[in-house]
Amino acid sequence: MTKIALITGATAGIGQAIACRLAENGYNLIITGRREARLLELKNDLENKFQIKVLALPFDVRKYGEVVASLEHLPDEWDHIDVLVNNAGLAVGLNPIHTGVVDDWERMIDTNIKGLLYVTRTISPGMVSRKRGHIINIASIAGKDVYPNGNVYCATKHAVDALSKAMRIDLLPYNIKVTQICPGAVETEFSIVRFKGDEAKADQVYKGFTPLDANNIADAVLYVVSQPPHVDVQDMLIMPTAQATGSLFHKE
Ligand code: NDP
Ligand code: 8X3
Repeated sequence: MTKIALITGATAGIGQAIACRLAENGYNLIITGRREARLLELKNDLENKFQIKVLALPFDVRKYGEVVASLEHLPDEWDHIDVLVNNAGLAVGLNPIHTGVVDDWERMIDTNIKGLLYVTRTISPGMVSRKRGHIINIASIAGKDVYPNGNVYCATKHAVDALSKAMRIDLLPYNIKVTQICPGAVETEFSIVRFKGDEAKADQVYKGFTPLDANNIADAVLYVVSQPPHVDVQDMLIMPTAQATGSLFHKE
């Protein structure tokens, strides 16, 4: 039977690259994100290129009602999800804690922690009842390390690290794999979002070194989903060669 993967945040960056890589490898896809036009464009592209099926579901992961309404009662042909990629996420702002913007904090906490929980709470019961499934959480080096002014973003990704471990323990009796993939700097729309649309500032982040490309993370996802049933890659940290820690880069 053709496998189904659900990818949150497939309208850009890492999620979009994962969608393309899995489509290329024969998966049917459920793609989600808030920007519906981008989802529909991706659906058309992937269906035409790879002769697979794509279900595009626009919703905001921060809204539990929208998550449930979109995902709880999927049509029969879509309801046996094999792979859930919890990718939707963002950083907003880069301020020290004492000048942090509370609304930025709420957006990061609501998206990166609560959104991931809402989607997992909706999809995991089906995996439990089928005793089959693979949850892949896109965490970050920011979930293993803390860097100046990264405070709340780093805290949300540390939460993803804890939740990945917790999921692995709770889902252990049900044959469900849980993988966490932790990238260092990947050039996507991430920094444009972090700097609230200031593209010049975002460009500076990636100057002087070669950052990761979203396809490098998609390759890692393909690797982990291609392992045999008895192998779970639990945790992968993938950094640009020019990045040693969350904040230490070698820039030319
Ligand atoms: P992008 O900004 O390029 O993509 C983010 C994706 O998340 C978009 O598809 C966006 O869709 C979606 N998203 C954001 N907020 C919501 C929301 N409220 N509801 C639904 N979807 C949402 O960034 P990346 O691809 O770089 O980021 C993907 C993940 O990778 C994030 O979790 C990020 O923290 C993580 N990461 C990124 C790194 C990097 O350096 N780029 C490094 C390490 C981890 P839309 O706006 O259409 O809703
Ligand atoms: C995104 C990468 O280094 O900005 O998680 O935290 S970083």
